[in-house]
Amino acid sequence: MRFFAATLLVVSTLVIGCSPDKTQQLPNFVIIMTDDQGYADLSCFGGQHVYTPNIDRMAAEGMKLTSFYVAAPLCTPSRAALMTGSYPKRVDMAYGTNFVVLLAGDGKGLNPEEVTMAEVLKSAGYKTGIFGKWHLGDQPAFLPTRQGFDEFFGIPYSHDIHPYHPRQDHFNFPSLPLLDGEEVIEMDPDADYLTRRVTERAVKFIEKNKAHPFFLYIPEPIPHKPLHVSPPFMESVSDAIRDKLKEENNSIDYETRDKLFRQAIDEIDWSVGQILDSLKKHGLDEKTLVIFTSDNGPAVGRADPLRGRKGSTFEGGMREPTVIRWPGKIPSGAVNDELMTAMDLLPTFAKLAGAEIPSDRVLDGKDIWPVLTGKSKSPHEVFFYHKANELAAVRSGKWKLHVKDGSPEALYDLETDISESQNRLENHESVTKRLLVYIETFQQDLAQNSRPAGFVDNPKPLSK
Ligand SMILES: [Ca+2]
Repeated sequence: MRFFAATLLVVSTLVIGCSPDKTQQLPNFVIIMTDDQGYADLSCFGGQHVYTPNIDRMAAEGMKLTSFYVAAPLCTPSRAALMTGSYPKRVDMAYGTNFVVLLAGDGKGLNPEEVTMAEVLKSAGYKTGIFGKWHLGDQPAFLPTRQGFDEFFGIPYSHDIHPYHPRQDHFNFPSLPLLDGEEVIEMDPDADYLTRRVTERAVKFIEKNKAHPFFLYIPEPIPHKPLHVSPPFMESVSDAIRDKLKEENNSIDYETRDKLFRQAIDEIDWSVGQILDSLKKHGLDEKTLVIFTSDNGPAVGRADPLRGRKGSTFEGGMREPTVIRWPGKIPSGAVNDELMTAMDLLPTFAKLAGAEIPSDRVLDGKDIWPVLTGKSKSPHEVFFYHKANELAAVRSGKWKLHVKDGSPEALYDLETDISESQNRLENHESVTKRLLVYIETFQQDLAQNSRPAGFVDNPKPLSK
């Protein structure tokens, strides 16, 4: 009866339009996406080397997603897929011009014609903010403010793309810019404070927009190398080591690096706590979906029991420690092992916001709301793993096939062998054949339904 009454209220609001602002009813969306955090780098995912009480609490109040994938094992393509709901290769963002990811002053970027998650939600009346690392193009035409975000504070690409890079003799990277909107406000900001500053801006954004539906995207630049943590987290690190930290953390001993990694995760967890506290303080808990995940597997951290790390199409490179929370809507204390992907967030959020998604192009993401509410199995019959432009593996159900130049290389049963340790290629010809057909069909689809990246002439690194 209560459900019936609530339905009537919603219907009458929509029909009569009596609400002063119907957007008041819409949920908020918060995506916290860290950089290079592994499957085991949360306590609630079994990590003994880290301590993440806030994220664990989020899991206790929400749901752990144990088969949540990003579409690529590296920053740029993974983020392109999140923003567009499409495989990186479909939007020509599987690699940068001169490197596997975009570098400073790259003439390539996510095509301004792409309709991003921010643009989709903005069209439904949302306020939109991104605080952290973008990495989808640093030229003015490619900045997040041109892709649907009202506010941007952060860095255009990874913070190791700077003159202290250990291979600077090869790369010759310019100084790292810090942006507010489209304006460069600092050069070579102290990276120790990145997490803290990004968090403070995100909290301000919530305060400012508490009475209005918002989409808040927090792509945390850490724990990508070199690891940086603000005081007091950094207190136990000596000055001599701090000097070395500007580089890749390669010249410090493992013990120090592991300690620093733990502190970096401590600060990430603090950051998540700040966001959750702010939502609670403003009474937004039950109006807000929050998802925590990472853009690809670990460089420093751990992915066990998964095989592979950042850059790999083994599970450890692309299956991410993911927690989703929306009190009253998503079951609490639940674990969901259905296959879901970062590409699914765009169509799912669009549906929840009543927003239109583009119908003139192919999107690969699917609405996973029925899966998150426990009403349905994964909508993905198949999922593809790419390394740059190369299709390297395919998963359907429990089976995962790795291929090299289109030929089968190894077959794993992820249900009994999550670590991909026992090649089952022998005696499984029909499974292998079925998976190869998926690949062939997908390649044909991509050949017909891909879209170009954006390109600008005479690109220049950003400077103040
Ligand atoms: Ca990354």
